[in-house]
Amino acid sequence: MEVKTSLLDNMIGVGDMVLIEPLSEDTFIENLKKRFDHSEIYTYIGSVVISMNPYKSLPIYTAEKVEEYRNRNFYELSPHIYALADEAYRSLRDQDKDQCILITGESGAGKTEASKFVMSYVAAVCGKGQEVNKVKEQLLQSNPVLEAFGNAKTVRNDNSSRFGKYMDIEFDFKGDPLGGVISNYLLEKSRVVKQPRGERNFHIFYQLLSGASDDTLKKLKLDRDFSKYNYLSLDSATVNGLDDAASFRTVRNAMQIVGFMEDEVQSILELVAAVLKLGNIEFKPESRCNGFDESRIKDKNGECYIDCNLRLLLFQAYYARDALAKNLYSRLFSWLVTRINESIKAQTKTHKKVMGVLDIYGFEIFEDNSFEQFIINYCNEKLQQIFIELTLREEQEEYIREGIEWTNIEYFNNAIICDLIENNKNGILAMLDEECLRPGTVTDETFLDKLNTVCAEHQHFESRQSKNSKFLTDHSLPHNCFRIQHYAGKVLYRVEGFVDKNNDLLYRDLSQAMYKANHSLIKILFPEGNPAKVNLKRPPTAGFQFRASVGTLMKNLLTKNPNYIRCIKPNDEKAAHIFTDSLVCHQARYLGLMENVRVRRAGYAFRQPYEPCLERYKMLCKQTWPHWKGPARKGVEVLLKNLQVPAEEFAYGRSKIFIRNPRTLFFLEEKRRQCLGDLATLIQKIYRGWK
Ligand code: AD9
Ligand code: MG
Repeated sequence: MEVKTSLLDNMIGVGDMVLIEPLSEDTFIENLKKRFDHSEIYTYIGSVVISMNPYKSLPIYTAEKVEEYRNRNFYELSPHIYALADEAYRSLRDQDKDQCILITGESGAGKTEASKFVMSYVAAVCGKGQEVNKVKEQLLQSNPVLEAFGNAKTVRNDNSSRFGKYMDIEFDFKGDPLGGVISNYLLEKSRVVKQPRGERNFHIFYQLLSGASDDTLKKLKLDRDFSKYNYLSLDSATVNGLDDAASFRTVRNAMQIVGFMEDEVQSILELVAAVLKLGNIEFKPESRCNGFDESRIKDKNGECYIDCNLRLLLFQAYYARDALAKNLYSRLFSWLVTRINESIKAQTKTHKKVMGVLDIYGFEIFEDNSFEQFIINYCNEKLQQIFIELTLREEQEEYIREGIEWTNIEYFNNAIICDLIENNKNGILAMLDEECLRPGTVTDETFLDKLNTVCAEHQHFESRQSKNSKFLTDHSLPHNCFRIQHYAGKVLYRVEGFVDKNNDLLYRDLSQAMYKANHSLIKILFPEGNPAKVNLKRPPTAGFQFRASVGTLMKNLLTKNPNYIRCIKPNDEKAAHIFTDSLVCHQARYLGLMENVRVRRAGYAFRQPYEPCLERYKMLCKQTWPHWKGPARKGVEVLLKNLQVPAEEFAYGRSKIFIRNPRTLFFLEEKRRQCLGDLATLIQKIYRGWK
């Protein structure tokens, strides 16, 4: 049997983990390493793509590569993210199946880069023409804008996404792009006022100060010197390999392409400047004759006056200042997304085919984990659940549905962790909400007490049923912390700030002052400040909103055909050529990759309904060509027998043929290609004969 060898080349490791012999965790990691050492960063598990971050630029994203992968069968060439993108795009275009590309992995593993490669591949292969090109360009250029405002240097990643992003790209019936819709998930806004050691504020602040012209900075009354601003951390203000000034030009250009008007850009930059200046406001205490203390803004050179009636103690004044800065910035960010959506939305109401690309912040375990990490990790937990549900369970269920024998494979189901966090009654988020809404004195400590009591009870109850409780109470924990056993590891959360961040309240006076501002964009961002529309209802908490939007996202993803990219970080040094076995092994474990391979191997790597299978390969057998009169299943049987494919290589399901090994598929594809080649030669001969 002639076999296409690109997936089986032993020098550079095996391209599909399904083909490893013998399969063990060691051989799995060894294979990844061998491939990584040869700059082969992509490896398949069936249709899942594992992507190792090379931390160096590789010549594998060229226009030639795009052409190479275009319209080719998934298993035909060496593993590549383009093969996945191509498969998803063709399935969307030709079979009218909405797709989603789910990119997961921890912080710095390469998710955002992967999402951009997928988008640029799809842009390169879909449609042509002036209008279509404009749509593509706008979709692609939304990236630099959102990254400038939503990404920052963290200790894990110099360009870490601090928001979650899901983008639906919409196509017409021909597969030409029509537009897109972006959804954003909870920006980590605490970063605006304070950054952990070794990290920076959002890129845009540094880009503006480094890249704007002297004239622009003068108009904005800004100083180029980072050290003038309290909100900018200084210990890592410049990042190796990041050129803030050049990035600023890229962002300005991208804004223009996306369709921002000059005066809008000006307003946006004014807001960025306003946030920086807010951070420099200082207060001094002042005693009042009625015996109360209050705070006054310290004299400054520039005029600074806020028209509001707040009477605050010193610490409250600083708190209010920071809350305002965080709100201004995060509302600006959401407004940017809305504004981009206005520009890129499809101009037609006809039926659209959709490809969703999900690039969300990766799982994070820091030394100090707060509300933000809790939310980020919850989201990753949900994505893992979807992966488990769709890939592993679906796989098993399909076998059962199709009446094919299946040996059960145990896998870890993280539903119990999701439940611990999101259960409506006694989940952690529900308890946090309950605490935030409770009258009386509410603090982070009262929340933690509640958590410990309820979860400990729950755990007690659980332990009678299963030994799997994921809320870990143990007396060695610091007094202000709780610990969760996530699918990706144990994480210790410090409760300080949980109540406040979940409440996410802004003094009403400040909203009203913002609404009164003589600045149209600021006014738009604080609609609740309109005194005519005073709404006494409490806005939903941050946790509640996040849980709801994650719920909607999951429902949406479940309606689409999923394609998975599992990103792995090779080392903690952000360095090329270093492969830390233990780190990779840890990620492979929690991503459930071994289980994924086992499921694939226990079963069949490829399956297809009888009709399209017969249609595709019927030319390979005289009895089925050109027409097969009987049932399709019988036709496929005749075909495979005729081609002498060994019987253990396939199984007949109720509606589908299951093929055990990708090699058999290559064989069929190769035969088909030869046959088409012969046919083409024959047609040419006939044609020449006519001439
Ligand atoms: V986070 O959860 O947003 O903190 P990501 O998104 O998983 O994280 P990102 O895509 O930003 O990670 O990748 C981190 C860095 O790795 C990039 O800035 C690149 O410098 C590097 N990288 C990632 N993938 C590739 C690649 N395919 N080729 C070259 C890469 N460099
Ligand atoms: Mg990212």
